[in-house]
Amino acid sequence: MEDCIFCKIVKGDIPSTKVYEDDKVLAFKDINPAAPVHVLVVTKKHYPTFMDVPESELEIVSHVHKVIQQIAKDTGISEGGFRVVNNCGEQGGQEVKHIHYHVLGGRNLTWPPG
Ligand code: DGP
Repeated sequence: MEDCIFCKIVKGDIPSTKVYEDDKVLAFKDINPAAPVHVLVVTKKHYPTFMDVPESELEIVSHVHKVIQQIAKDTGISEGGFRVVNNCGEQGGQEVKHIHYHVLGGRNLTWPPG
């Protein structure tokens, strides 16, 4: 997607602080962190939202799960606990229309979200 900010980050056209990368997924630090650890995990393939991953491609979601387990260990938040968030669509508060999972940790997180 030409004008997608996360596609540009995946391509390297916009710099990011990478935390993890493989052939399917890129993880990088959020530009506006909401917690001491705030990593965004994006699929390299452009899916606009959570709802746009077809059933035939859902294996990417289990891959993302595995990657998040690794990121939690590598960033030191696996023991204390952390949160994984996907904002989907307008009422879900999604600003960037490229599927991404927020990984937040390093402090006590409150619930419910706003
Ligand atoms: P969401 O509301 O779920 O769509 O969150 C989008 C997140 O993306 C938000 O926390 C800020 C982050 N973000 C937006 N633009 C950039 C960028 O250019 N670089 C990085 N590292 N993060 C970005």
